[in-house]
This record gives sequence, structure tokens and C-alpha cells, in this order.
Amino acid sequence: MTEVLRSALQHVQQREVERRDVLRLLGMSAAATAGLPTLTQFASAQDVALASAVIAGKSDDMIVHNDRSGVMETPLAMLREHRITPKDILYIRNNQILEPQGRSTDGASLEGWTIELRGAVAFPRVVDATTLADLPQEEVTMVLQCSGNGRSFFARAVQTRGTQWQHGGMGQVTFRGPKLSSLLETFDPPLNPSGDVRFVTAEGADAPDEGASRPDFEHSMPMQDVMDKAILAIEMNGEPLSGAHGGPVRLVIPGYYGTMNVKWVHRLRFEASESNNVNQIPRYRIPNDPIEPGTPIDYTFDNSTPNWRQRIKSTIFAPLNEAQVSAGDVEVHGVAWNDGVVGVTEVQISTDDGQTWHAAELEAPTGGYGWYEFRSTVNLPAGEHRIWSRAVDERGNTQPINGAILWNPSGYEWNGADYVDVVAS
Ligand SMILES: Nc1nc2c(c(=O)[nH]1)N[C@H]1C(S)=C(S)[C@@H](COP(=O)(O)O)O[C@H]1N2
Ligand SMILES: [Mo]
Repeated sequence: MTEVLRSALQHVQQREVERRDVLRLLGMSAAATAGLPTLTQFASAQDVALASAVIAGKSDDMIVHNDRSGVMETPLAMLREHRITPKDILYIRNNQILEPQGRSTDGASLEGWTIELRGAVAFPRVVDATTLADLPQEEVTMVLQCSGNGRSFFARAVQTRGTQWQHGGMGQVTFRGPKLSSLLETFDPPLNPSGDVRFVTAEGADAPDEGASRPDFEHSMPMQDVMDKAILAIEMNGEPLSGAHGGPVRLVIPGYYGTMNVKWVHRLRFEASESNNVNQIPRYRIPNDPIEPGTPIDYTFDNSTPNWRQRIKSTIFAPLNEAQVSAGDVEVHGVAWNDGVVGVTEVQISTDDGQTWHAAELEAPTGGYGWYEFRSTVNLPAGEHRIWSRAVDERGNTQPINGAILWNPSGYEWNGADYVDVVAS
């Protein structure tokens, strides 16, 4: 069974989406499926492992998209229950083979873990991870979001390849650990990457998917942001960092997409150029200029940008899509966020498909990298309604009504204005 079909079926089981959405995800019309077994028959035959069988400690209510490497999504109804997403329901996205420590949400031990520093540094150094706990600690509450989160919505234009995430390829977590810059200062003399270093490349210790000759998982990020923001996280949500989420040590860069937060980090390279690893190019990039949905593109360093800083976005937590609500005043609640470089200033709500908008009440997170909570009341007469939300930040960045203007072949960085369809009676 294809990955998209499996995940669609799981969604049916989770009652997250209706039959017509499943057909849309599959790119089928109802007519095209005539004569095929019903979705319920498919669902009972589906053979995706439960979340806890893939990663011990994960909730079986999670939507498992891939049970081999471990890719799982948090249903929105669960995500919205917590201000800080607990580790048993936090989404998981692995690209490579799942190493033993990645198979559990237990905290991983720092004993025996090392991180190598090399590239344009005076000489390579190996850091014993246990020493990270002795450095000054930084704590950051931030949105961890896969750059593929919301990918399924590109199918409103042309379906894109990859896991058909809905809203739950994200969570809000608190990471803690020393800043990478403070580690560099501990050396005598301090380790100062030389002048032409423009990127830091972080390598994960997880084994490549198709044999040892294949490239590892690594990403390059601009040196300045890494020096200003990155921490070597050894704790998450007040506990030793879970093995499943990159423990014992993860490079965490607040405001950046999840993929740049390299798990199981065991090497950092200070270099003049971006890595040409497959995960840096052509994967995990989007075109600099809009392209027509459905068209391919040959990525170069010049015509595209990695999934670095998160685009401004909002997600409606309540009411849920397809909810039945009582006609009259209806509470709308959700979260908004951006890359944390400037503040989110407003979340706007529309019930007339964007002709008019009104501002919701907004509560800013501490630190600026977390979720802004928004609340509003809309008055809905009996009938069908679509409730929209879009966030605006200090730079005037906002979310497009037609999210497909950012269409790209791998469906990264969806940030279309969010909506839910409800029936008021
Ligand atoms: N070493 C390593 N780091 C990784 C990945 C990976 O496959 N290997 N996946 C990345 C991607 S695409 C995402 S979205 C996040 C997911 O983090 P999580 O599994 O802790 O939720 O980890 C990132 N870091
Ligand atoms: Mo991701």
C-alpha cells in the first residue's frame, strides 16, 4: 500500500477527515473509485504499526505515516489540549534508519557521546557531551514544525510528493542546553572560526537509509544565526532529551523549520559554503521565484532557499474542521507564529471568504519563538460556514488566501491562510 493511502486510511480511522477529503488526498474522484472496496474495508486491511510499536512511549492515538523510519503526526484534537506538547504526542519525522535510541521517548544518556568540531577551525576538536551540562544553560520555548507540515493542502492546486501532513506536523516544546557560541568560548584560545566561514553544517549520527555508502543527514545554516541562536539541547520539557527527539544532543535553532534542528548531532563543520548533501540540495529547498503548480525545477544554490526561517502561519484549534456548532456566537481559538525575528502583531478572522476581517485577541508567548494564542467570537446564523484565520507580523508579512502561490514540487513551507468548515444549527 502506498504511503499516502496508508496515511489517508489512518485519518479515516481517526475520523480526522471525511471520505471526500481522502479521495482528494488520493487525487481520485468519487466516480474513479466506483467498484473499489469501500474505505472501511481498506481500513480494516491496513497494516501500519501503532505508534508505540514504532517508538516506545508514543501515544497510539498518533497518526503513523511511516512505520519504518518513524513518521507520525499529532491529531489536532490532541495538540490543542496542551500549551507545551508532551513527548508522547509530539510529532516525529525521521529520514533515515531508526537507531535503537530513536526507538524510545526515554531520555538518552550523555555518557560516551561526543561531538566533533571541524572545518575552518584551527584544529579539529572532540567535545565530551557530558561537559555540556556544566556550561551556562539557555532555555527556549519554540515551535518545532516540519517544513512539510500542511503539505496535503497543496493538493487544492496540484498534489505534491511526500508525507501528506495536515496540521499536526508541529508542536511547541521547551529545549534547554548551552549555546553553541558559549561552547566555542570555553576553548583556550577560544575557537574562532576563521573569517570566510559563512555556514555551520550539523551532521546527525543516524545511519543512511540505503546503506553506508549513502549520504548522512546533515544541514547547513547561516553562521550568524547559528552563533546568535543555536543551542546544543540536552533537555526537552524539563527532562533529559528524549532519544526519539534527538537525544542525547540536538542542535536547536529557534525560529527555523524542524528539519534544521538536527537530531543526534555528532559533528559540526564550519565552512565557507553550504553542504551539497542531498538533504541540503535538492531536498528541503523551495524556489526563490513562484513557479506554476505542477512544474518541475532543477534546484541550484542560487535559484532556491533552504527551509530555514519559518513562514508566518496560524492554525485554528477550535472549532475543528467539520464541527457541528450551535448557531449564534461561536468561539474561535488557535495559535499563530513566525520565525521569531519580529513579533506577530495581529491574527485576523473572516467568515466571508476574506472580504472582511476582524482582529482576534492575541496573547504573545514569552521569548517570541512560541505560539501566540488567539481568540475571537464570530456570529454564525444556521447554515454552512467557512471560518478563516491569517496572521500578520511587524514586517507586514501575512498568509496568502491562496496558499498554492507558494507551490513547489515537494510541498514545503505551506503557509496559506487557515480555514475550517462548520455547520451551525
Ligand atoms: N539526524 C536527523 N535529524 C533530523 C531528521 C532526521 O531524519 N535525522 N529529520 C528532521 C526533520 S525533517 C524534522 S521535521 C525534525 C523532526 O523532529 P522530531 O522528530 O523531534 O519531531 O527533525 C529533523 N532532524
Ligand atoms: Mo521535516
